[in-house]
Order: sequence, then structure tokens, then C-alpha cells
Amino acid sequence: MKKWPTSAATLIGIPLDLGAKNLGVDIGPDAFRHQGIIDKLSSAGLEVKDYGDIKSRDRSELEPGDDRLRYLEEIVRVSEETAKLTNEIIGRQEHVIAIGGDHSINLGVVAGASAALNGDLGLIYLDAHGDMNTADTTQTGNIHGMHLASLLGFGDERLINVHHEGAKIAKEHLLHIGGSDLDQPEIDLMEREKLPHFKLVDLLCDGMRPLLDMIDALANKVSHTWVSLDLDVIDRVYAPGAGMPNPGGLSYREIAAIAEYIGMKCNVVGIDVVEYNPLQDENKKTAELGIELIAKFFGSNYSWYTGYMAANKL
Ligand SMILES: [Mn+2]
Repeated sequence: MKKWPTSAATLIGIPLDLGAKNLGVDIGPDAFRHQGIIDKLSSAGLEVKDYGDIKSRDRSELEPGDDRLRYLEEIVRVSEETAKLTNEIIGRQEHVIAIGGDHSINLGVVAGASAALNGDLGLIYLDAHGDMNTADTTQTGNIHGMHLASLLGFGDERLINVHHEGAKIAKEHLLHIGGSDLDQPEIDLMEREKLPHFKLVDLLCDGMRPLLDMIDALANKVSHTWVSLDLDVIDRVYAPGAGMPNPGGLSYREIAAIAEYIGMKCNVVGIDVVEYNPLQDENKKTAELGIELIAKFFGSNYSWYTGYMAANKL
């Protein structure tokens, strides 16, 4: 595995919240900025520029349309704009940090990165949920539960064909981690298509070793990796500010170790952190953890300890 030589990164805010019910995630990007994400990642050795936000229309101005694919048109529009920008940045061999917004923002960033890299891209997807429903299996019509299926080439064509036609991630280049709340159609899809995944129950039964082997296997198959972090994969004790706080998620110790290992073994070119609801956070600790994990995924280091040392001039 060869890392890109540059530490340049562009932060893109994508306050899109139409892929979910009202979860308060549209103020996520600004909350991360107020928490000092740029300075903190700079102290971890990344040179981060802030692109600003990719704006989406407010749901009060829109009709949801098809109730199996709510707000499809605006989500596709935002995804196209996101994909174009991500394609340019990754094409320059710079890194992307995308802050959501709900998880449907992942569709545009991965589409753009995949195009820039001619499909030589792995996707490590950390989420308590599968996000692998389609218009035919969804119970909610919320696209933040479907876009991962689209990236793999399943579901509605308008989602699959964002930015360029067809699947963006080869099935064997996916690694879904931390699933604990999967719908039956998602389990069926994962099994039928042999999609690499490591559920929370696998971690509890087998420990971390098989997961680390799966990360190694992915790093051997692709030259670049995208990491998508839904904060609800982390236990609500550590991440109370997730859109859907999880009472049975990964511990701090587990997610920090996974992030550090990915940073060590994979050439991570882009990350999205999604489903952050600042209104539910406690003392900004979820945002602070998000920043720490971004640094670790990129193979750098930033932690509360770094902050403590800096604050106390030690
Ligand atoms: Mn998700």
C-alpha cells in the first residue's frame, strides 16, 4: 500500500438533510467548523482548505414526490454537484473531508472519487445500518437508507447513474463494519451478492482479528480507500450527537482502534462523516470524537490528549 505524498485536504460541508426524516443534521458542517475542525486537523499534520458548503434546497420549498424515493430529484442534483467537485479534488491527488448532512451525501462523494480513480477504490463503510435498501424494499422512502445499494449498482437507475453510468464500487471492494440494525432485504442482498461485512455480533463473538484481516485483504485489492463514518455506529455514551443515537454501538476503544488500523494499512483518500446532530450532542464530544477519528483514518493523530497538552502548553 502506497500513501499519497501530499497532506493537502479540502473540507466540503454538505448540509443535505432530505435523505432522512428531520434529524437536525443540516447544521452539522457549521458545528464541526465551530468546533475547530480545520485548526485541529492542521495540528495533526493535514493542510486543510475549507471549500464551504454545497447547498441544498429546504424541504419546505419542495414536494417529496415518490414516497418510495423521497426528495429524489434534489438529492440527485446535490449528488451531481458533489461528485463533480470530489472528482476534481481527488483527480489532483488531494484528500477530501466531507461533513454531512445525512448519509445520502455519500452517494456524490464516492461517485466522484470512483471516477477520478477509474474504479480503483475500496469503500469502508461504518454504520449500524445497512443503507442497502432499494425503492422496492424500503419501509420509509428515505434515501439515506438506500444509497449504498445504489453505489453497488442495485436499485433505482437515477441513483445508480449519478455522475457516470453504473456501479461505483465493485462488490468485493466494499467492507461494511458494525451493522447491528439490518433489515431482512439488506441481509438477503449481502448474502446473495457476497458483500464483505463484519457485523457488531461478529466483533463480539470473534474479536477484532478477523476484521483486521478483512481490512488487510481490502488494502491488497485496491490502491485507494474511501471511509464513510455514520456516527450511529458508535455507542451513544461516546456519540450522543448521532442522528439516531445507538444504545449498543462500538465503544471508544473499538472505533479508535479500527480507525488507527485503517490509517496505518490503507491509502485513505477521502472520508465522509455523517448524521451529526449538534442539538443532541453533549459538550460537543461527538464532534470532537469525529475530528479525532478523521485524523486517525488518514494515518495522523489527534486526540483529547493532544488538545489537553496544547491547552495547557505542555
Ligand atoms: Mn448510514
